[in-house]
Amino acid sequence: MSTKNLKKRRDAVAKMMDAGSVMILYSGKEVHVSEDEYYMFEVNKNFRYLTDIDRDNMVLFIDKTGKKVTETLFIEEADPLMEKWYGKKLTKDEAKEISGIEDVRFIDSFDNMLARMLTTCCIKNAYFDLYHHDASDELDFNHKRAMEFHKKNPAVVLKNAYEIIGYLRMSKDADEVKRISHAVDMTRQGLEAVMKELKPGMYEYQAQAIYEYTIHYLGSSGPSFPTIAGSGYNGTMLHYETNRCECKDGDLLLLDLGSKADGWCSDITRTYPVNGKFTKRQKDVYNVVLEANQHIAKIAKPGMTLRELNDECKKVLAKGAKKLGLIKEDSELSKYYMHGVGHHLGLDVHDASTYEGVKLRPGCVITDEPGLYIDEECIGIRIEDDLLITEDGCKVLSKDIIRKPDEIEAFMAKNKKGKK
Ligand SMILES: [Mn+2]
Repeated sequence: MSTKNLKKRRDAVAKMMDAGSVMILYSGKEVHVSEDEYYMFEVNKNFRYLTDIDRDNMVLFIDKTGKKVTETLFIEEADPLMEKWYGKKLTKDEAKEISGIEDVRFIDSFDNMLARMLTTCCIKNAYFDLYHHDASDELDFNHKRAMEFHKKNPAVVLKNAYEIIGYLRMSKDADEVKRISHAVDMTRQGLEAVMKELKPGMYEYQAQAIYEYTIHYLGSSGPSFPTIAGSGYNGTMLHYETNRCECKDGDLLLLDLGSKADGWCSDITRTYPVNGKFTKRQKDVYNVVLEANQHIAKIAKPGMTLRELNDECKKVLAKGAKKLGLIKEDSELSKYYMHGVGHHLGLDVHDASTYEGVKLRPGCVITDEPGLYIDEECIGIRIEDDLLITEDGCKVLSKDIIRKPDEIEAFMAKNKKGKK
């Protein structure tokens, strides 16, 4: 990732900060499970966005209290004994090289520096990452630090850095698009590997294993979310991720999966016939979903909102569902289609965005994922592509992942013959 683009992101953040403010963004800390076990460390995404560093125990500090904005990165100092056990820490030079931040210091000096500033200069506002998904969630590391800060310094107004960074993260720069495209390409190869092996009697977890093996083999750090492999009825459950059942002859297998590429995500869904051939009914339903998917890719452009795209999607699905004899009125569609057509995609699978009604702009990457879920027929179909919004329309980043029924059948048939 170019340090020029990282600097651009930080400059854009600083520009949106109120004068007289500082921003304090922690990279986070490992979370304890039990005994000496820790959850896999997940860096704060906004810290990653502005530094491209994915290590714990760091702080990005942006100071806009003076005439000139300054940026400082605080990192952990290496301890040779700990390094023997847990691996190398970043040096100041390495941190500077990755992030492009000139002023890198050790984190032990952070609290003193901040205390000094609080007594000698006028900090009116302090920005922390105060995002939370659900009111009942445990407070995360940045939240807890913000609360402590507020308690000690009640006269400084707390502001939410997420509102600024979330807005900026909605449109991706060239480096981000490159990483997402790389993730999409690994997903393509993983799906092709599954199609080559898929046959009746395979277990859902085996399809998952083939996919995840492939992306790891290609150098991905792993799936961007728990892989969904739902056959038959399981394909009608939106977040099915138990993946324990056998894929039966005549059933469909819905695969909703993604890959990470240096922190950025893909999110793709394909639905395949387990035995390599769609039944007439499955194909009819599939083609309705495909029509909605293609329609969205055709009309998505700057100025539209995700809500408008979903309304358009529902029109196509409702028309098709009537033809399929599933519904009589448009309002009944929610029985067979109950989610939105897309979401932003980036560092997070459901990526930062300010709200659903905000207009798309060039650089936004969104998913295009209509579906129809017919429990009573054990048919669950979703087709999901990743779209990059351009100046006048969109580019389908996942265009090379085959999706037409004929293409899928031909791919699976060709491979069967090749095996004999
Ligand atoms: Mn999705």
